[in-house]
Amino acid sequence: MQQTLVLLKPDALERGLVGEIISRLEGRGLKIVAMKIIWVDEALAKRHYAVHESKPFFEGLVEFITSRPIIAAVFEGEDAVAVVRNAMGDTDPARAAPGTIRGDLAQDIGRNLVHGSDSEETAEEEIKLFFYQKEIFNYSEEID
Ligand code: IDP
Ligand code: MG
Repeated sequence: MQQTLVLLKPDALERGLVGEIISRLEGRGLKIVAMKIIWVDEALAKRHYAVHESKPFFEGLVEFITSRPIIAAVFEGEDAVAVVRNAMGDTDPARAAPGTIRGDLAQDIGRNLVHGSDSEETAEEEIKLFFYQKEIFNYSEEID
């Protein structure tokens, strides 16, 4: 079992696509184990996107993700990281395949609706940035 961080970016909420995106991820067999709506501050945005610090789009990215509320979630399942990445499609919606969230629903690389961790290691770090352990539901402990 793997866990991965999913962010529904401000454009997902603005465009009323939250249900559709969650539904697509659940449809791939993933379970929601944590979810909340939050307004990301600049410090969190910069930590989350630290790997892109030197990129020309960094400032705009931080500005966008902090502009309005987002939904942060942890999805769990077998190969959850890869399953989410495949469901999301390419970073650039113009290159994202039909059938993917970005390929079907997004038009702009800077407004691509969703974030998903890109490796198991990144997922662990990113989940810790957004959630306390006690906020993440543990099915195996609670249900037998
Ligand atoms: P990912 O979200 O598919 O993992 P990353 O390369 O990690 O893509 O980039 C993080 C986010 O930064 C992207 O989702 C996108 O919103 C934004 N981004 C990436 N490349 C560009 C670009 O060339 N122009 C504008 N925004 C970009
Ligand atoms: Mg990324």
